Amino acid sequence: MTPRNPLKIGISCYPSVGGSGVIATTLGIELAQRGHEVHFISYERPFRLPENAPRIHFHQVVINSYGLFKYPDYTLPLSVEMARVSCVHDLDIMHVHYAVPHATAAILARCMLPQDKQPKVVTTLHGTDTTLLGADPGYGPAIHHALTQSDAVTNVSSFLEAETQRVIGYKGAMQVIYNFFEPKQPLRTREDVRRELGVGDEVLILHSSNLRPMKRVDMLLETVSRIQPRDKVKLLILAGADFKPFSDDVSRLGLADSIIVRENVLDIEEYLQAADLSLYTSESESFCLSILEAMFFGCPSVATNVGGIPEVVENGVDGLLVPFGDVDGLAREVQRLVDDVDERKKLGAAALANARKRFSADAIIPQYEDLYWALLRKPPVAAGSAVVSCSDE
Ligand code: GMT
Repeated sequence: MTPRNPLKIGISCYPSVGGSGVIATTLGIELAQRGHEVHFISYERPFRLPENAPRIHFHQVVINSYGLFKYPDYTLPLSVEMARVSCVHDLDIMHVHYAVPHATAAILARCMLPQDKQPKVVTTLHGTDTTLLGADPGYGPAIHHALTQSDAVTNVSSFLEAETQRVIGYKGAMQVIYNFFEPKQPLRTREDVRRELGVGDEVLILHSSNLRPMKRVDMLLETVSRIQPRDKVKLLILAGADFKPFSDDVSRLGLADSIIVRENVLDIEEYLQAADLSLYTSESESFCLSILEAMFFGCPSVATNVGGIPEVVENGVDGLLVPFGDVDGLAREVQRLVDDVDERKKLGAAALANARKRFSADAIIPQYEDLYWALLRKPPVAAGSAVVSCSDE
């Protein structure tokens, strides 16, 4: 393989709404645009993956149901499909996003292939695969094994890299490659979208997440409920999950008229452009892709100073960070940005500039390409077998 040739790359990820799947999908799209051939392997088509894009292929993992199994198994059929796709399409790289179960499946897939057909395995850790599952005795050793066997391991922040060493006890070489975003051009104007949302002169605060417990939606609502006067703001929640469980909190805090919820939005750019600032109250976050997405639309964030967030937001320069749990502090900083338009605009301009400079596709994709090309110069590591059929689809 001559270095810097176009590559054949397999990508496996969770296909549903969620940062790791979004990054994996966007990475594949960007790699294909740069001339590489990309094969996605998952149980469903990733939701942001375009149909009929050049050099992008999707291979669905078929999971049969067997009465004997109380719990259906995904890891084994995934590994067989990874091996089959690798063999048929001669993959150079198998890049898996979120260790469980993708990294283990990739290692197993590699063992099913003869040495000259084995792709290099790259595992990207995204967050709870380290911080939550890595600490679970039922998963930790399997994750440790998969990392040890991977040809390269990357983390989406320095915080996560340190956590991978601490929580999983993995001491091998790793690399930090930050997340990135490449916004699409919105189809509607900011004014049109605000009209759709029923927002006039109010300051529009954006929160976009899967609403999992660690996002601390309770604190998000509590923070917004303290803004004075209340009718000066609206909170737009782009929810990757059902928002109904929070209805009681909304009523208790008297927020019914202040909240707009949109569930499972695909065209997020339409809404990002409509926002004035974003608000994140998470107790843990390896990166917080949603903050970055808002930064690309000149939106400063008020966020908790946890995990990898301070690697994305420069406190006082392109956003404001507050210790986790300090709802008074969060409300104070949001109030400041609501009242002080100039400050909000200044932070927003810096957010846009820093996002473009540090976290654009052009800044990040070459780091993955360099990693892939470097790996291909190394000899195969695993003894292999030839148990998978290389016949076509
Ligand atoms: O780890 C998770 O909770 C899920 C994961 C996801 O798929 O959304 O989120 C993680 O990966 C994102 C993309 O790299 C990061 O932006 C999130 O901060 C991270 N979540 C956590 O660390 C809790």
